[in-house]
Formats: sequence, C-alpha cells, structure tokens
Amino acid sequence: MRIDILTLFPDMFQGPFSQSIIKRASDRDLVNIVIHNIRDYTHDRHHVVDDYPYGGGAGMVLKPAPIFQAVESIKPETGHQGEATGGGASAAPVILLTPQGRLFCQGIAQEIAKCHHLILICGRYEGVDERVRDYLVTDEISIGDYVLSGGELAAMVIVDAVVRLLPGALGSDASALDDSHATGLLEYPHYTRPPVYRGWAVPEVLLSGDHARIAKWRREQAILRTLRRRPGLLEEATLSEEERQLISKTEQSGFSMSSSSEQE
Ligand code: 9D3
Repeated sequence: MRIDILTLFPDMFQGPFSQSIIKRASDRDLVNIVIHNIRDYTHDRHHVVDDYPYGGGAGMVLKPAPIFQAVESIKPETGHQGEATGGGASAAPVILLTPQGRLFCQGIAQEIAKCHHLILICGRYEGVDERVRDYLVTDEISIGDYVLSGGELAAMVIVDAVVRLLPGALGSDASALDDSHATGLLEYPHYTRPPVYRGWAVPEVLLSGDHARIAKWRREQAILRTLRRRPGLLEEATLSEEERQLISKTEQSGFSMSSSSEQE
C-alpha cells in the first residue's frame, strides 16, 4: 500500500512513523508512506499557502492551487488512474481530514486497508478552499468531536489504524482479529504475575488451567463490561441466546454503571 500525506508540518510525522508497527511495516515494504510539504507546491517567491477568506471573517483559508498541484504531481507518479494508464486498479481515494468529515471507526479503517493507494490531505487554519472539497477530494474524515489544531494527528491515527490491518504488519495475524472492536465488544480484563499483588488476587478461574472455563469467563466479562460502559455496542454484537439472557438478568438486577464495581 502507498500512502501520500499532504501537510504544512511534515516534521510532525517523523516521530510516530519511525517507531513500532508503522516502522516495521515500512521496513517490510508492506507500506510506503510519503510525506509532502504543501508549501513545496507553491510557485511564488514567498511560498504562500493561505489567504484571507472571501466575505471576511476570522482566520485564514488554505489556497486551492498548492493542494491541486500536489495531488496532481502524486497521481502520475503512482500511475493507476484507470484510463490514463490502461485501466486496472481504481483511482486512489483523496481523503481530507476535517472536523466536518465522516466519523472514523474500525469499519472505515478496514475499508481503507483494502486500497492500494491513498492520499491524505491535512487541513490547517480555519479550513481549505471549498473547491478542494468539490473537485479533488473523494472522502472527508473526522476522528471525533473535539477540536484539534489541524489534520496531522488525525492522519496519524488513520495511518496507524490502517497499517496494523495490513497482512504481516503485526507479530501474529490472530491479534488483529481478536481486537475488541473486531468482535464488537470491549476487551475482557487481563492479568499477569504475580498471582497476588498488594493483597489483590488474580481471579481464580485464570489460574485453573481449565481453558473452556477461562474462555467462558472472558466472554462474559467482555459482555458485562460492554453493557456497563458502552451499551450501544451490544446492538451490533453477535450474541448467543444464553448471552442475551445474561444481559437481561444483569439489567434486571439493577446493575451499576460505575466501573469500580464492574467486577462485582
Ligand atoms: C474552532 C475552530 N473551528 C470553528 C471556527 C473550525 C476548525 C477548523 C479547523 C476546527 C478545527 C480545525 C482543525 N482540525 C482539523 O483539521 C481536524 C479535526 C479535528 O479538529 N477534530 C477531529 N478530527 C479532525 S480531522 C481534522
């Protein structure tokens, strides 16, 4: 997979992308991430990327020309725009990171992970000229309802979530499937040694060696934790009749929402 990222702050990406899973995926050539400084695609003496908004108002707006120039310079280089290169692979999605975008989730990460090529545009200032949206961008994504200073951290979040889904990116392929958001439930509690720490014991079942009992306990814990913390997630989860009954029983017993009593 190739990922091109357009930004005014290319240095922001150096730390996160030179560590851990993204580093390993790059080293293994599973992904090729290319960072472009939007300022490099200006042609004026002062490399101006922004300007005052027409109609007035606070803040600055990213000019269309450098962004169009950047994307157009990337596309021929990577060469699968359908007709122009004889068809085949579909054109790369051009995704604008913006607070007005579709809310990012694991399902969108899975969709994006299927692409051979992806172009991410990080906005800054008050926004980008609307013609970028109208005539260049194919998707707009937000990572949540809070205010960031720009699209860079959002782009890093998306790249991290997508790259770890690429076959071979993780140590074992099992870990990606077992992820809480892939099962539709929050994760069960984890413990490691010692068996008693400051008088707090690890649940007995985990030391029993009874793998069937352990699996049942973990599944139950995952369901109860999801019920208490993120009940909305249960609507999408695939549950057995017995598991639905566990939920009803817990709800009828007037369960508490507080996390400190979750284990009780
Ligand atoms: C508070 C300023 N807002 C109204 C005047 C507009 C605004 C413009 C640009 C707010 C934030 C930003 C910068 N944010 C992003 O570019 C961004 C973002 C985000 O802020 N939250 C969640 N996801 C994303 S993706 C890109």
